[in-house]
Amino acid sequence: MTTEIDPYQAAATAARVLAKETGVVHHDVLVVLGSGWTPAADEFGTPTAEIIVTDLPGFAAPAVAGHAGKLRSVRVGSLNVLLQLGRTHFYEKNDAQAVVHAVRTALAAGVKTVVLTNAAGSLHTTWPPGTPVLIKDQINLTGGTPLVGARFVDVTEIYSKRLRDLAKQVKPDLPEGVYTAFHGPQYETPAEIAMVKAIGGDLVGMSTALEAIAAREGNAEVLGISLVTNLAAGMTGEKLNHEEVLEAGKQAATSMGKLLVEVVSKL
Ligand code: 8IG
Repeated sequence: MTTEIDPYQAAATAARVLAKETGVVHHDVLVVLGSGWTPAADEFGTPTAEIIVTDLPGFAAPAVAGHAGKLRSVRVGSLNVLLQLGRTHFYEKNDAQAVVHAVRTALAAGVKTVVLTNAAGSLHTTWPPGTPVLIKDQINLTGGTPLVGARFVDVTEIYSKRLRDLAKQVKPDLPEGVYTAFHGPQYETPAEIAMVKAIGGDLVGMSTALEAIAAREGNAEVLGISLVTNLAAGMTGEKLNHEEVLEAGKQAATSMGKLLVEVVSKL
């Protein structure tokens, strides 16, 4: 016998508390930003409410003490937008349900559009650090899925063509690539990057893929944008340096925020 609570019910419960805590009964859009992307969130303007995710039921304790994720509710035009600052990664607890709890909570709160952002490694020297890339498809090499049981979700167009076209109205030169998700937390070996190249991947990362699957299960439209913060392992002759990766993200967070606000304004 299992005492585990149903993850969809847990999300519905969290959504009720979200509505109460934010005073916003229904949200329309979820924008997931990595931790350290506060400057991007700030571009959306003053939130009507901000809460710490651990104030909602079912959210994982932060990986780094004192760095719990936040949710901001902000109005963009006529839309109620939920900004998620910080996410749970699969490598933290090997728990795909925990990874997608925020997305499922947002779906239960009414969200029909999910914007997933991440920092990623690039397989193209023509996409150096600082380059935003639209995610056109994904290869899930995490070994995980948030779906349990016979849930045969169609993921033929996991990242919405309509939303990619909309993003390109804002920024016509945005390149498009295939996001390849690894479990992490180790970066790839050069042989793994050679494999990614061979199977058609353009970007490598440790997030987003499971969240996109959960969003599609809930029939939301998904937009994915990667910010390149490093060239993939073995491409530069240098080792990957986590601090340099973080710094590249920090540099570009504000311009990513401006891009996201413009795209969300067109929804
Ligand atoms: I930022 O090069 C960032 N995240 N797997 N590989 C993987 N994840 C990443 C990388 C990378 N850079």
